[in-house]
Amino acid sequence: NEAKLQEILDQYPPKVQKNRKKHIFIKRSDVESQQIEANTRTIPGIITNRGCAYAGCKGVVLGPIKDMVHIVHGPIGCGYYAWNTRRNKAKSDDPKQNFINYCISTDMQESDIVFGGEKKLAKVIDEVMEIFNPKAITLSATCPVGLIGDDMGAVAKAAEAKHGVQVLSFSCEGYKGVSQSAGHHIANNILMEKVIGTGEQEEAPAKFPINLLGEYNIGGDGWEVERILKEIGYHVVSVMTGDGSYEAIKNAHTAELNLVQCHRSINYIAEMLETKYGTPWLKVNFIGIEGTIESLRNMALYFDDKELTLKTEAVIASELARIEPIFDQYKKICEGKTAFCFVGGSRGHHFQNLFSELGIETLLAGYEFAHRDDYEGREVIPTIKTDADSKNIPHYTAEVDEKRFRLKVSPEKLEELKAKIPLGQYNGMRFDMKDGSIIVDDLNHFETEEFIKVLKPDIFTSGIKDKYVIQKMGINSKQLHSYDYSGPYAGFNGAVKFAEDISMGFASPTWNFITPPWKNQPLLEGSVTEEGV
Ligand code: CFM
Ligand code: HCA
Repeated sequence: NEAKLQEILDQYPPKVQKNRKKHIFIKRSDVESQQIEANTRTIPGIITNRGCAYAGCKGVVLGPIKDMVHIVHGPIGCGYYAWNTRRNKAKSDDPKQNFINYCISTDMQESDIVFGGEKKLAKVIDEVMEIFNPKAITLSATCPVGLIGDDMGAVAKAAEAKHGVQVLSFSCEGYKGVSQSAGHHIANNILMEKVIGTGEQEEAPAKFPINLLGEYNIGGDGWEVERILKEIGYHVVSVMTGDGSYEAIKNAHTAELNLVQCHRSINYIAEMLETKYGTPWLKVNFIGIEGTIESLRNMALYFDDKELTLKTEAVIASELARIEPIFDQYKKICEGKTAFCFVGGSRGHHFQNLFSELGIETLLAGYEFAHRDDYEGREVIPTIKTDADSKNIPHYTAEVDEKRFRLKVSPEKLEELKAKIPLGQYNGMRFDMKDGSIIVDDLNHFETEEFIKVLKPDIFTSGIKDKYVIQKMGINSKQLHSYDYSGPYAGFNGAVKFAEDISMGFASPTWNFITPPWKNQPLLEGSVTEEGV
């Protein structure tokens, strides 16, 4: 693979090659560490899959909170983009407090850019209060808002005084970061500062209270995980933010344990909850049968309750008995195949479990916007340099809540647990990958095509931007963001659904009608020189 990789890189002009080389490595377990460059700017002109800070803040973290109205301050394109394309599902007992199907924007025009958009924003808030009467509102800034200098914070403050509900302002202009990752951080900080812990409850109303962090209920994933957790006897205080509820998030401080599914988007809140309330977090992965089982067993170890442990095992046994015969049928279709898995900031890692359970080997994986810790493990965090781009994110540090801080387990017990389960720990993608497999950060269009030609995977899982390019190359392609209108893929039922969907992809006769470009087209050979660019 080393030589093949070099061949691909050799096609780049020297400067680009030098840069891209740092974002790619081949897994070797005989060396202790392998550093990757991540969370840095994409070279202008390169076709990346990344989104922007606004996408990460409004689209990812805030959008799924159903009982708040999310106003996008900006031109209509930015608002339209976030209109349910992410498939973050939500249902509510009170249909009047479920705004998930709406897309609300100030629809800024040229004149607003010239004369300022604050008045228009205030008017939209008034209209929203009149029409929807939500419990709270968020305002998200798009690029032009920051460029013209609208003071969204002042508008929010005035609106709070006028309407008596919380109006949160997020300066998540697209350019605030190198990707959506900055937007996650901005959203985490403000939710922590202004929402979490503002609920009245001192204690959870039931035993074994947990928060499920970094689960956005795409295609119903969160519902499947909740189904299992509730069957075992957990009390789910809040899910952040899938099928999310403002009221529930306010009381998130009452949990005894925080589960972290997507580390990238929510590790900030997880860490701050520990600092502020003394609640530890556990890295879980509810993608894949084994991942789900391991996560459930680790939770049982943490709570260390005989009945809970017995119930955990009973649920695992009954779920397995139900799904294994079906799963095994699909395994016959999948076994021996190979995959590329390039997704966002956590699924590029998480879905490798499920592939391997189906007998599929992951040859190449990566993230669009994850940080070094998501590749190399959290222990590298102290060595990560803060650059000018990350300094764009306003700093926020959580402090101990003197009234509510309570150690959930003794320090000795915590140490003992840490040796057995990933409490406050995440090993990253590299840890789980096979020697020889390729890890790529911010994979681009050119590399997508080149790696496909060289390694010819049977399936390539990624997103909408490259899906059709991949299919036209004759390769089964599956979106692991939106799940292509399907799902859930998490938990026990999700594993079966995923197996079914990708088996259908493999078994489809469509592929017989496609001739990949390298079979009937002369390939253009040659190299691009620095001068030629
Ligand atoms: Fe976390 Fe996500 Fe992901 Fe993400 Fe996303 Fe997403 Fe994703 Mo698309 S929060 S990092 S910013 S798991 S929207 S639900 S699918 S890229 S891998
Ligand atoms: C985003 C959202 C996205 C895009 C999906 C894709 C999502 O990045 O802003 O590229 O297919 O999951 O909807 O990641």
